[in-house]
Amino acid sequence: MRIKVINPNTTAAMTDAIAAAARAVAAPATEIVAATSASGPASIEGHYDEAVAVIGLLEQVRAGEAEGCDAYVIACFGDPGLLAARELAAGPVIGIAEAAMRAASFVATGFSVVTTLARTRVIAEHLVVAYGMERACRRVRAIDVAVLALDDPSSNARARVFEECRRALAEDASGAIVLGCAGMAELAASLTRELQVPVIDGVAAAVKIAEALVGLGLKTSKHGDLASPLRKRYVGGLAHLAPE
Ligand code: 5HY
Repeated sequence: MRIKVINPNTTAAMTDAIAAAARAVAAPATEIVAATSASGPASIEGHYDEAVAVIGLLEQVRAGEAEGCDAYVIACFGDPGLLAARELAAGPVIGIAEAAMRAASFVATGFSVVTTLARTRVIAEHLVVAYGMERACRRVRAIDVAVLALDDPSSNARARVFEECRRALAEDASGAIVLGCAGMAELAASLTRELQVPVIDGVAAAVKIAEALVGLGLKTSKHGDLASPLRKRYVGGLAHLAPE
C-alpha cells in the first residue's frame, strides 16, 4: 500500500523528520510518500496559518489521487483541512492529532497534550471537543517554543517538553502524553523510556491506523457529507482546484 504523508507547512527539513518517523513504523509492504506543501506558511502556529495551509494540503491530496495513493496522513497537529481532504480522497485520511488522541485513549483513561506555543493550545482544545475526547483529555499544555525552534539546540526544547510531561503526569492525573506537534515525533521513544508512560507521536500512530484501515479494505464513505465535492466553476488563482 502507498500512504502519502503530507506536511502542510512549507519547511522541507520538517518533512524529512516526519518521513523518518513514518518510515520507522511502516510495515515492510507499505510505501511512504512524503510531501511538503508547495505554497503557504513555513510553520503553522495559529488559525490564519492553518486556513492558508489548507490549500497547499488539498493540492497534495489531489495529486495523491492521481498517484494512486491508498491513504493519507495530515502531519500537522491541528489536523488542518481534514474533512475537506476526506471529501477529495477515496482512501482514508488520518490527522495526527486525532490518531494520537485515539491511540492514547486505548492505553490510558486520561492523557495530556504537550504542544508548542500557548496560542495554539485552543486549536488542540477545539479538536478535543470535535473528536469527543473531553473526558479522556485532561489538559492541553504548551512549552512556548516556536515550531521551527524545536530542533534549535538553543531553544532547549527537549528539556522543556520533558519538564512539561513530568508536570502533566504529576498534576493532571494523566496516564499518557500526546505530543502536540509533528516536529516532536523523534522525541516519543526516548521520553517513553525516561517517563515510563506511553508518550505518543501522532505521525507514527496515524501511519499504523491508516495501514489498519486499508488492511480492512475500508475507504472514506462517499455517502453524505464526505462525498466528492460538487462540480462547479472556480475562478481566479484557485481555479485549478475546481472539482473534476
Ligand atoms: C505542527 N504546526 O504539527 C503544528 C504544531 C503546532 O507547523 N506543524 C506545524 O504547534 O500547532
